[in-house]
Amino acid sequence: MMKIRILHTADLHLGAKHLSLGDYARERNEDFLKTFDRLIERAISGGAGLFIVAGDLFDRNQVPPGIIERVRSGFKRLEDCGIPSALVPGTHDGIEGSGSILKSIHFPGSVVLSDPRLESPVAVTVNELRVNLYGLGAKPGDENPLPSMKRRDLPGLHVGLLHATLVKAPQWEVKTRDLPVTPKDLAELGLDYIALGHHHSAQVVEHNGRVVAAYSGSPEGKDFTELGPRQAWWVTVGRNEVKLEPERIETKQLASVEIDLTDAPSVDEAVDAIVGACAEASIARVKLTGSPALDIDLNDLRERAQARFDYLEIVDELLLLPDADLELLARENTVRGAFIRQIKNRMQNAQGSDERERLSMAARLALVEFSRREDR
Ligand SMILES: [Mn+2]
Repeated sequence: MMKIRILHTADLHLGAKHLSLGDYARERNEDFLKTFDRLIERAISGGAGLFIVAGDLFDRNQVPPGIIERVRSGFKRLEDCGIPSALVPGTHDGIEGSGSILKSIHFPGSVVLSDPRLESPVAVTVNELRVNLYGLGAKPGDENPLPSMKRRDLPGLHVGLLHATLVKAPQWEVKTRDLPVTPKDLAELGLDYIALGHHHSAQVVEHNGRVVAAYSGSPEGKDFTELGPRQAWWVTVGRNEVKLEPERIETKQLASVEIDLTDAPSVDEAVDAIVGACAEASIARVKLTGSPALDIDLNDLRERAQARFDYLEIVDELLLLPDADLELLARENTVRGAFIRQIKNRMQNAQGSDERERLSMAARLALVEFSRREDR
């Protein structure tokens, strides 16, 4: 059987500065390195024949020596186990300007395909099978280099690596740094599989009902657009055969949620609501909305919620209604003012605390609604 098993990843962004995370940035940097280590371990324990990084292994072309050492020793472990690896530059570790970090470092046991056009594919041997590797480091402004990746008449399997933006039509606008490709472009290269990088969510690319390529997505969420579990692909490639299986890989999950505190009766329940909405996440951004009960201590809430996460960013969009404001609002010559006057009037005549509480809740809900209308 002519088949190989590849562990395909991309967009690891090692050495990213995580500036928005403040003091937590250092630990987040270590999370990313742990994810890299885990990819190496899984490649070994899962019986990979080939390990592929389809661009943006590094977040920048200058990263601290400690990170480079960690990466080199990972590739050394693969080499020691007889697993070849293949890399292409991405947009963050690309070949423009001062030159790609991929060109200046030696990665043990690796094929680095960083020329702006592919002269000829590089062959590696996987389970005594010849695998021809195709890849390039696209240079912005150059003539479309894609035709240089066309399948050559050589024995064995043909596997491509490409850091590119998938577009549905060739005339779609893309950033000038990006190489645009369509599913048809990729299919016409005639390769058995193309490992893609650049889009940070996993995506399978088919053409005429056949899988031609896939994005692995980022293995660790880089910001609050990269949420939940992250993955790499196990790819089984044979002649006319591609099988993809996800491998869960992240060190920590991110969540981004909005919580309306209007109905939360206490700090306890507000904290539970926040934690519950973020399920598996260790890193979360929570937008608080609505109008909480007056006796909820927001500092207490903030502290107790923060203690439940490795990192929690609270976006405060609460509508707070201190009594003084209510007095002010009641003097407004608006529908809102008339509404508040009526509520206050009914509160004064209310029979018992139950009714007063219901009226207070009605006032808060209505004020939230009024403010939403103002937003429009
Ligand atoms: Mn990327």
